[in-house]
Amino acid sequence: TELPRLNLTNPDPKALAAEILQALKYRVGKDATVATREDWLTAAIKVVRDRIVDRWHESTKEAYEAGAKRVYYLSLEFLIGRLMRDAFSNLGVMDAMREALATLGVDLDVIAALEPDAALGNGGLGRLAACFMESMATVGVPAHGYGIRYANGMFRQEIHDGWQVELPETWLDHGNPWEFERRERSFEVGFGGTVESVTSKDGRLERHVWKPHDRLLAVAYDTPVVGWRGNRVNTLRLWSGMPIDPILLDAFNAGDHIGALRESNKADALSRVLYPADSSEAGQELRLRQEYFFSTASLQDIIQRHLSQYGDLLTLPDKAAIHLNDTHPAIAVTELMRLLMDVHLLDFDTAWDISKRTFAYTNHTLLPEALESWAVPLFERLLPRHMQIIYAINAEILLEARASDQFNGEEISRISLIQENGERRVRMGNLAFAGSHSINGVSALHTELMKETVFADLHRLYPDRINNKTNGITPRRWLFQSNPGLTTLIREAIGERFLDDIDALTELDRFAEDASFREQFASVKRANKERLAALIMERQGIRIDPSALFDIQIKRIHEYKRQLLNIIEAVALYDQIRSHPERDWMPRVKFFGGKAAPSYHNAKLIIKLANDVARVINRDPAVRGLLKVVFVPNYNVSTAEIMVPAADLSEQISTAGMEASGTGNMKFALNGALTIGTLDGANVEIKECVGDENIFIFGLTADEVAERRSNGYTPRSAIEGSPELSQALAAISSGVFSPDDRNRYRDLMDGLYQHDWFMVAADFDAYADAQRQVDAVWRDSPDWYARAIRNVARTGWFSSDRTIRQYANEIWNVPA
Ligand code: DL6
Repeated sequence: TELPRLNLTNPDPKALAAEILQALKYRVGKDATVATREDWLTAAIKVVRDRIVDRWHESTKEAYEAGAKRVYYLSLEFLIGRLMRDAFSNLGVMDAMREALATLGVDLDVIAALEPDAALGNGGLGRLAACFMESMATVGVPAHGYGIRYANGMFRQEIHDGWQVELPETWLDHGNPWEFERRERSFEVGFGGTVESVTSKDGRLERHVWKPHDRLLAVAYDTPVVGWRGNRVNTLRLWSGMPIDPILLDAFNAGDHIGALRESNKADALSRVLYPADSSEAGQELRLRQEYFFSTASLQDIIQRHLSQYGDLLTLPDKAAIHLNDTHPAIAVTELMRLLMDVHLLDFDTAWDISKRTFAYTNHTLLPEALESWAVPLFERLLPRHMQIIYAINAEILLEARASDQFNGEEISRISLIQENGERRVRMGNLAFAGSHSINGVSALHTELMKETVFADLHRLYPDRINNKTNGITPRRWLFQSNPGLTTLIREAIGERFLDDIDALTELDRFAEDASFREQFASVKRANKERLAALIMERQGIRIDPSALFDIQIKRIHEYKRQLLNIIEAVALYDQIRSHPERDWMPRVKFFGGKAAPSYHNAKLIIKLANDVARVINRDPAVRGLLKVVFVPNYNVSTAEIMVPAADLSEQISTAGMEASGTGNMKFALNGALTIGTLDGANVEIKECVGDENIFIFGLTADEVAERRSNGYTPRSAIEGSPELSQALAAISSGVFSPDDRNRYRDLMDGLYQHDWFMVAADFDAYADAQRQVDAVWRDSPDWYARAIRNVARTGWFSSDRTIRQYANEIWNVPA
């Protein structure tokens, strides 16, 4: 019998419970008496997913009928985390589902914790893509996200004897109840081979035909992405590799059983694993193959959709905005050119015009080692036709540069798509720039630095292209779901409007002066800290006092993010506490969490140092619990959802000029943590929003860092001028924290004396002073919470809804 359709705005828990039982029986194939908790999770998700599908189809139909322009967001990473709470909460069915499950004897929180994190990303870039997907659905932009369905996403980090150990993470073990496999939506992907020229009878070149050597299929898997209040549902389409012939029967019959699976293994390798390096050169062939694999599949899909609706590719830029999330999909510029010219027979000029009007590109880093480039011989071997197209595009832009008469030879060579000094390489940043009508940075400072550094010459050639779009975060996940206590408190104070219009949070500002509100705010924070303390106790057996100041640095481990500065300060503080036990020290817990790229030696050593320092400090009775250091293993999105709401102090201490934006900084501020940070990335704009007195800013500016680097900087004198720093470095270097291997940190410390590229020594005293100011404000607790409340009230601007509206209006030209 057909079940009554559920009313989404006010669902009946009884009807939901009946649906869950039906789903358990007919879709999971289990009876309630034998169902595992994973089975209940799957059944609950399927019930809600059915409702989402209704909205999904409506959204798709509406966009189709309106002839709306669609946004295609190409990203090698989508760091989604868990989806269940997102979907339930955005649809407004959380309470009803909780009640329905309870009547079946199932605790929603228990099954929610079993959902694996979809960790298809490394860090900020991938998490931004996930926030953008949710915001696009929320503000009503018809959009598709395109990426790779990695079977193994970000590795699972274990800490063995203080060292990071990487283990495969298997998020698909119990299947993925959210996705729809679309075997019928598969596209052929080629690699290698030759390019043939087809000429007409009179000898004119008509077209090029690429005859790839290897061929495989990209198969689509779709996940619906629900916007706030279920307003719109968009599609995240992830590609998985599949062989054209699953088994080579000739080889099999000849007894070569392994060789018979060759094609299958090759296809599998493409979508098997996410590269775990976020900011370092990933020069391996498989990476380029992955980039091309998902770019071509996405473009073929986009073209097919466009042709079936409009019948002609000349209108592509009016109906499709294709966004390149960093250079990882930059190969799409040449692939679109190839498809337009070789398959759809447009001439170069027309194809180039269409491409530039269709593509836009976001740059996420200025770190030279993260700017992608590929050796010409490798590129030529894998993508011979694309190499030809790159030369043709290069000729075009170099002609334009020369014709403009503004550039000398050196500058022209920097504009070129091919790096000529040393090994010849294809510069993917320059390709993405040349092929896009818009190039954006992710914070005001980063965008200015882009104009002055990596893209200085291209910016002079095309001065209208670079623009800024400061990053944002979705308040649904990073406030409403992760911090229900604070959300309820805000609701009681200022009403419901902020739930739909985050700018209304500013109404909370006046509550900073309200003593009783401050107390309630403090007790919400306290409860969040107790939740984190319980988690640490359960996972690591470390007891933490929730009344201590929770000082948190969670992000990828990288020298420029300067976890080392924070650890050295902890060592200096430790020394001070022991030398001056009579002082009125404020109890503090320093939390660290983050993964290091497996091949990044110093980052892994910094993790070991944090653990070594933690072991010594936490065991020393002289510290009397005034300082604790905790390294939280396997930091991921779900752990962030517990740590961020529990923070009192947010550490955003990168070397100025090096963090493009940061988004963790926004999450913490929105949850009422005060920031200690440098004038880097979006910290600059956070400071402008929250006001100077509500943030602890220290250290060199980006200009000062650049000036020191170019005019010679002697870290040794900075170290020798700071007794606290010298002592801390000497202690680490001499093996106080590594008695089992006294020389373990000698090179790391020597690096600070010798070059200190990241200005740890230069900023140390300013940082330590800022930390003592933190202590002083923390001591005056009403004042602390007043500042914390102002942070919440003033950071609604960092909603990714705002960011997406700016992209929509200023780059994509779609209504939002
Ligand atoms: O834009 C998102 C995020 C920024 O917030 C971080 O500051 C930045 O480091 C990060 N960039 C990367 C670099 N990857 N590449 N290429 O993850 O982007």
